Amino acid sequence: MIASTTTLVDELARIVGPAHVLTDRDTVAGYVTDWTGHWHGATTAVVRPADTGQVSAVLACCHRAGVAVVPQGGNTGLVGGSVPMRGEVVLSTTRLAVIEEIDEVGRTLAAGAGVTIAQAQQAVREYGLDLGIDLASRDSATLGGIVSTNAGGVRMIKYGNTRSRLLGVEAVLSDGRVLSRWKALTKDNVGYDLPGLLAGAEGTLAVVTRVLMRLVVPAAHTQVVMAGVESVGAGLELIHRLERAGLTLEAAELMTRAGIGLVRKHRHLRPPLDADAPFDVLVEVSGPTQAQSLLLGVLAEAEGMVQGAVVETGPATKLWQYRESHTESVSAESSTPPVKLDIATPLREIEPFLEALTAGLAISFPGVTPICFGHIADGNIHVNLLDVTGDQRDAVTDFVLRLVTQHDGSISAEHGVGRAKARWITLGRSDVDLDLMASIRTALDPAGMLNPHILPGSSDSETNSPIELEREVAR
Ligand code: 2HG
Ligand code: ZN
Repeated sequence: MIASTTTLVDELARIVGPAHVLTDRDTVAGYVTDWTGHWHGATTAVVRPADTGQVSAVLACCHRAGVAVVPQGGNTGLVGGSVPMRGEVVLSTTRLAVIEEIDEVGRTLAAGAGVTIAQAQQAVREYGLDLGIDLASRDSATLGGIVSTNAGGVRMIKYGNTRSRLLGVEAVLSDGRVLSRWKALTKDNVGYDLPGLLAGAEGTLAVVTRVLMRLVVPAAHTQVVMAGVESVGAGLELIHRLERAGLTLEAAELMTRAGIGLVRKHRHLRPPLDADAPFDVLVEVSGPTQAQSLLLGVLAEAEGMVQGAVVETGPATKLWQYRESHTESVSAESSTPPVKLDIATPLREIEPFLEALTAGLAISFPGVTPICFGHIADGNIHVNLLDVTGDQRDAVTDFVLRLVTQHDGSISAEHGVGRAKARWITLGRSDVDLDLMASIRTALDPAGMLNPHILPGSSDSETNSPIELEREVAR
């Protein structure tokens, strides 16, 4: 047992070098606050190991000292899952940034957990391959982070979520033992799928240090259409027609008039379309060389259903910026950190859910502005609520997540549970389910050292509300 915080910091400095143990208040500020600006905490130290051996030694040291650890990648998560709350050590994976190998034949990428998505994409594109995962936070989000949150992103409709792209991992357990499942095989059915288990575990089971990803061959001819539609139903119908015409769906996104308005204001952009429809869908399709003529044919036949459309040949950065600028525009506009509720419903329920949401908010939370957007073909809507006062956060979250449940949905589609939704986890999982998750956690981390306070089996996620936790930190 290490006697004091000073001794622990000294021990950690001996492992990673003094330059990589940060304790100064200003230097650690970016590590103890989440991207949305809502979740703040405190840390004993931020430690930045350079390789798996150092991660193992750091975890073993903290384990002996009885100090909990919060793993952190790019800290771009939106549910407060990667910031410490009560002095936990932050283990930053950003120095695990080596791209080790790209196997052109086997189509795999082996890389450190701290490599950013943009770096990984750029590296594999030099081989004519792609990661198959893309998200707006690509410049900061890391491979370890997207594995730990099982990120979805805009390519999920075609290539699946991060778990489905993961072939292997190297990860360190809380006591310092190293798990290595590292076979570049798409078929390997020997026992439990431990990499799949670590994907989406939000850093509660182990610290991912290296990842082995399955790559894709990108589509050669892509076209992007932005179309104004009267309803979500019309947007879904347009997507079905594009697929029935023989086009492959690469991405399908939903935006609203209000969301586009915010993006235009903050990015100083012109209206994407002449018509001002209640919803805009952005659909990327691919096909043989005649993809554009197939697309135009569908649009011509959809006249009446589509209120104006504009087409851009892929990568179509001009059209994509209207969608990708939503997150930052929402944050810039809201007078308080936005309440971000990433949810999913069955496709047929999106429209009734959005109607009930708008009506319910107008009655019970008249000062709150909803901006909804997301991955329409996955049924995944990002409900962003602006101008929510501190005392309204819990009530409005409760209202939205219960509504989601009434519409047969999920309270977390792709961002995870983190701290933001810990109190509502029973809306998404049964008692037996939660018991099993807690048992798994106990099996991998019996002392509860990794990312405490989130997910079942943690010391206090079921009893303390996020707001109570915050108050405790402030005391
Ligand atoms: C996206 O799809 C991200 O752009 C962020 O998942 C969503 O800001 C959000 O709510
Ligand atoms: Zn998303």
